[in-house]
Amino acid sequence: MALSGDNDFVVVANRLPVDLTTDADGARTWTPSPGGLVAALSPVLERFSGCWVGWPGVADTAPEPFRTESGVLLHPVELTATDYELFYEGFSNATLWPLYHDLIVTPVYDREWWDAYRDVNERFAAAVAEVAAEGATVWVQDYQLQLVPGILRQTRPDLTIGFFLHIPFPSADLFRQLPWREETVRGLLGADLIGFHLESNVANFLDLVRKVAGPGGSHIGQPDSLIVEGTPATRRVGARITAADGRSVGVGAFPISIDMDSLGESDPATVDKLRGEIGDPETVLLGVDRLDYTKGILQRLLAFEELLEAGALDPAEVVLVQVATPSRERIAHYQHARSQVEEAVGRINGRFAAIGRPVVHYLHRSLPKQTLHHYYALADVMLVTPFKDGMNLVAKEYVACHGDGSGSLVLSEFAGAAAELDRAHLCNPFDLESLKRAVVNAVRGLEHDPQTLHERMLAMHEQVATHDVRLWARSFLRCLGTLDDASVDESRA
Ligand code: GDG
Repeated sequence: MALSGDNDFVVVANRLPVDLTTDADGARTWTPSPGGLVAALSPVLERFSGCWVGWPGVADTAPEPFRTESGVLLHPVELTATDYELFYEGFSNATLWPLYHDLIVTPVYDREWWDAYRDVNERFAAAVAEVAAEGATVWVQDYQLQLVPGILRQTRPDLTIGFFLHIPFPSADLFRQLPWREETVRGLLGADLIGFHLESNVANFLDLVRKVAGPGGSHIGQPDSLIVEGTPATRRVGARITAADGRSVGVGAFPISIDMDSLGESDPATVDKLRGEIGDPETVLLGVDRLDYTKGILQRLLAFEELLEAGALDPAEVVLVQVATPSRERIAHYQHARSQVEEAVGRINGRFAAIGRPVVHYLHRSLPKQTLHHYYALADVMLVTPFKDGMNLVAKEYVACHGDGSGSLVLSEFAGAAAELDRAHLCNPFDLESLKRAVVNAVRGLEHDPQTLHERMLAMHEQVATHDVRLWARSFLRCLGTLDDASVDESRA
């Protein structure tokens, strides 16, 4: 079987779902690493003899293309250490990331980074062009690869191209700061379908297209002309645009979700043991985030500190567990966010902990998925308080682990997940009083009004259980015209 050029379905993402392991003798092995996106796309990738194009995660090195056990071809794109610095840390994460997250920190506009971004996007597009069969469907993922649809439209007009953005799309007034805004929008409009998490992201994009493309540049169709599976027919979740070259481009909202099947059952004995290990507190609060300044970890700690200080929470009864996964550690804003968080953890424990009984347990590392699920099951109150988040899967994972109606969720209004999980204790993380109120209501509600909390959690669980990641993939690919009814049924199985 040829390894390239015959793939009818190609996913292209910045990261290839692989991990590199080095054994004691120094031998290196690449192994597939499952994640939410892999779970969502696997049924389609397998059915269409699919291929995944991406960077394997280590600079200056890449394995030969190889197939996973389920027959999916993994096709690496090599990035040099300089690419990593300019394209990934620079333009992707110090320009686009803060710009798209509403300027929580100031984006840096650097021409050299932009050149690297364009160059790397061209290389990803070339790799896709190499592996994609005539007439194949290509699904481009996320903000690192926004130029890929436009490049492919030029080089491979035979392809059907979808694009999905995993992070928020900002208002046109913010986006217009970007010195390379026209080229970026043109890149996106190379797709046949552009997907966002939320209707508000769609509205921002359509507004931008009007402003950047100008009269005659592109034409916005009826706002309700795109039907998206999984949302009520009465909801306006998308539009069709006529691009400058006359093509119809769909723009729609497809809220991503989680793979319910991968969560598994948590083991009550292990959960009890974990509770014992942290001093058997009456109430366990939990935060799980990449250590990113968008996630609002510091504000959460400050709210917790003020509640302890005011006596609204008792340090003898409550424990906060904060898992902060290391992320983008060479970028200055991430280093600053980490030191602020760690200073606050130290100060809060210094003020309120007893010997052998920290009031904040802080883990700056990645935990095995199963352990994470035990923490979700353990947590009486989950704190998800980002300043801005495209969706936030942690909130959905917590809800999914509480199918018995136990627990309580404090959720930022600025997380995309708040649109679906509106029975949570919603808060404004920019307002410490709002955050504190939500935490107190969540903690006290468990004691004083368990029935209401139970009903709220069950309603949210139902939403997550019926809108999982497979529905997300299916509804996008159906809109793109890739899945016919037979294959939809197959991927449902
Ligand atoms: C981007 C957007 C959007 C976290 N710590 C550990 C661990 N995790 C896993 C969680 C969850 C995932 O990482 C984080 O996903 P989020 O959605 O919360 O956030 P981002 O990483 O910022 O993702 C976001 C998402 O893309 C999807 O479109 O929702 O808005 O920013 O699945 O469980 N996993 C393990 N150990 C950890 O310590 N194993």
